[in-house]
Amino acid sequence: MISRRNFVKNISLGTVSLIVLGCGGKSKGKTSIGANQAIPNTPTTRDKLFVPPLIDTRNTTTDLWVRVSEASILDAKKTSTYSYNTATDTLGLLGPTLLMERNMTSSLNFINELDVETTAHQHGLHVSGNNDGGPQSKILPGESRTNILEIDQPAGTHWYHPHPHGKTGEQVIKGLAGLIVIQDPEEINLLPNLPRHYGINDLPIIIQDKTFSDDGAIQYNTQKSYGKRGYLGDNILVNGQIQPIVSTPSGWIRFRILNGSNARFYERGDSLSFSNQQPFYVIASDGGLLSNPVSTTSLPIGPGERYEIMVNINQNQQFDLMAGDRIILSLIADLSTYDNSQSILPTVLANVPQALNQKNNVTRTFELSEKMTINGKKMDMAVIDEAVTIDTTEVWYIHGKGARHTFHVHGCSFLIVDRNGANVPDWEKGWKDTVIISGKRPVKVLVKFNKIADRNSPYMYHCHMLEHEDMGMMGQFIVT
Ligand SMILES: [Cu+2]
Repeated sequence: MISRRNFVKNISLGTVSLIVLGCGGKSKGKTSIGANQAIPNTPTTRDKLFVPPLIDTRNTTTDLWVRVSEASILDAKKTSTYSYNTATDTLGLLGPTLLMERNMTSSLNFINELDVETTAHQHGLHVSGNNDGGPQSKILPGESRTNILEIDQPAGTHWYHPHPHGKTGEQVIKGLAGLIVIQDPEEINLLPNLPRHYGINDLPIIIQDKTFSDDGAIQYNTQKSYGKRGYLGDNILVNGQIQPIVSTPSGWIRFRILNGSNARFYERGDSLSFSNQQPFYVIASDGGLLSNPVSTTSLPIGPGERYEIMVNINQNQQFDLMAGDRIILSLIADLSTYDNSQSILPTVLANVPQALNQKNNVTRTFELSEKMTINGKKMDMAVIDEAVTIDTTEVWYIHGKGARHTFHVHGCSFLIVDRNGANVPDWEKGWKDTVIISGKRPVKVLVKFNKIADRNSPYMYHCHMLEHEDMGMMGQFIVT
């Protein structure tokens, strides 16, 4: 069962001596600490990885209270936060993991106990505009709103977070984010031996970076322009903790990785890897399983993207999950009470269509500019920028003007055809809803919508670097 202990220091210093602390780090590439930033906090004791409680939301209504909370992230200091809470679980940070199932309905009732307006968006879910929780779907202080989610898409890892226009970065950095796991009985039937024991061999990994003031507060300046790089925190946290440790069984372990950072890319020299350079396998992209596992030793992930990976760990083996040369999580296979011998890495995963070149489709082009515009326009809540016909496949070209961005589209999953005419890595050949845009190189995607979004509740396309989004790098579209 799930741990309800939140952010409790329960690894003693004595235990830490068993863990390879600070060793084994690679020294390739530069560190990503900006020139103006302080040295990251280093914990004196290591927290056991916090696993957000798993809540079954299938065919029921689940209340989620959005509240001011408090977490113990730093040694001997409290940090004021926001969190999503259930009737039984009060969290210091983040929100519970919400279990959903294909062909079932999850109703999420968000109750806003903050003194500011919020919204609740389910990133990656194919739901109609009026249940999508975009900036138009305001939840004022003291009010609530229910999103009715009829799940009609493959098994996959998604997430929920606020989306109030101009305020998303601030609310996410304070702690509002949680995972959504969609399961599909057909997929379980076909792949019975994929690791699926939540918190044991199937681990939620939410990666976010934060800077703390001396008093432990999360530093975020709403008046400041963070410029083209966006907010870059000094510390890279996993599930709201600095360098936690997780005990796993030996064998195959699955990670559901979300880059929930406001603007930090774990890419190029900062990509995700393991400290021993062990190969691992990417099994799923944003929208579900890939056709086959993709072996790699290093994986880039941009803000808003998700990947599921599997790694094999031997009894009592220990190594670290790295972001570039920084340890973000330590693993040790000393959990002997769970028999993980049934878990395997399948050779074939899912039936993902190939992104074949389309002809005679409606084509749209999106240019993301450092002036915080898309196609020369800033987000205007009163303007519908594009109108799409339901159930038709369109070709979208997305490019920047030099800087990096991630482009996210609501209400759909898309397939990447190419990046600047060139093939993309195999882990990008699955269903996606967020894609890294590198400089001027256009990414060509095939996109299709099968839910309605009308003028009162349009979908968004936007940069998922939250400071870019908040400054206007977003547009609205309807699907009719
Ligand atoms: Cu951007």
